Amino acid sequence: MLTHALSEKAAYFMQLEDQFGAHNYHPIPVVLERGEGVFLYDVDGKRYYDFLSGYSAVNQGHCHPRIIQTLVSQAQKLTLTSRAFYNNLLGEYEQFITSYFGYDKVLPMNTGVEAVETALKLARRWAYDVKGIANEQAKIIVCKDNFHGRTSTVISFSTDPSSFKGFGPYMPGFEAVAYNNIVAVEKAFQNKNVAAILIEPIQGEAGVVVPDEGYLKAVKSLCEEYNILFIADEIQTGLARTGKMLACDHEEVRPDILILGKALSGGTLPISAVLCDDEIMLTIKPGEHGSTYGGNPLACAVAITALQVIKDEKMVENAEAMGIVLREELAKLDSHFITSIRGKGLLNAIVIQHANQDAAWDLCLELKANGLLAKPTHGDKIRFAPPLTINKEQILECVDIIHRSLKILS
Ligand code: IF1
Repeated sequence: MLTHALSEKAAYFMQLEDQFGAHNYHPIPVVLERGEGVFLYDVDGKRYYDFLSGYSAVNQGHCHPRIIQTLVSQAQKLTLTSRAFYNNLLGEYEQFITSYFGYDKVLPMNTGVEAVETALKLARRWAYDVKGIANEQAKIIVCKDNFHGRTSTVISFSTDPSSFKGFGPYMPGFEAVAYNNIVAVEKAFQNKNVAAILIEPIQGEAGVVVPDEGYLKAVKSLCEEYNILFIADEIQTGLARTGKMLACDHEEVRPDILILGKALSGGTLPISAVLCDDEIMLTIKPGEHGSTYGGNPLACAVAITALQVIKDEKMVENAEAMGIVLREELAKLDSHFITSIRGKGLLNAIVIQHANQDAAWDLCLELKANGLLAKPTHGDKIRFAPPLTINKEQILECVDIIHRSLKILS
């Protein structure tokens, strides 16, 4: 077996989490205490390449100096006012992010799933107030194998039992269609009560499933034909991760409602946002939606810098270029245990095929031993998503680590 010895120190911290924390995760056995750029360091000082990037929240790299500088200096000045009052950063942030993405307005929230909930509420309200759907009848189309978060509404339309099983009763008003199937979308759109379709431009949790070229564009054009809103969940795919600012940019699709999260703070705070034009956003009136922390001055300051850094450091271009290098070099390994190498930019996954069901997990333990952190999903897939600041030399070193680690599978 592949039990790489753990230090007493690491074992201590793991035992604490096990004893006092809920058992809702099954982490790789490594205890981290420091991050810098593409690297993480464990409590024993060992250095690792981070190939998860906090599930794409750390696109800008760990503890990015400019983001941390903004975080610290704003934290010393003002952190939270609530939305009962104005503050001197919210308006400037709203102006900044709406012009950055080209929308009339933004609604700031905190976690990703809260922004998804906000988008769903906006779509329903738009359906009643603008489209003219009868009250309580609005329907939202989602895709099979989706992942949009963990609230009771959002798991109601999950098709993954580990997300929804045992948490009913479920929220009505959703219908799941096959992903990457335009015929299924058009069929679902025949119902005149359809308000919106919620889509991940690349399905992350499903194992980095990239739809065929033209799918997103075709869905968007059906949306226009049937007067249905296109809601893009770019929480994981957005902010340069896939080699474009938004994954929808690969097909020149402009979502009617755009949802962002994760890297909007560069991994420092939960910051999310919903962007859309006035026709949709202004259907929600004062007192009808909000959150204590949404739009707080600390978050506003951090998000401006986090977005600025992406442009200043050309992370879109680097993600695109390094993604190509990564996939090409992985293909050269020519391992018969790797049955698929897929992804866009630096959102990638490999699929492991092996007689041993735990092969992907075992490989991740070996990668860890060799200085690279990644996590399997759905048993046989491993996501490779380093921070977008990674350079070519580092990519080559990582592929060499992967190459050496694969040897344990034979
Ligand atoms: C967990 C995956 C990533 C997301 C998309 C909304 C949210 C997420 C497309 C909700 C969150 C996370 C949450 C994390 C695991 C993770 C994940 F493995 F499940 F698929 F990133 F790859 N839309 N994704 O990917 O955002 O409320 O968490 O801020 O353990 O739940 P959140």
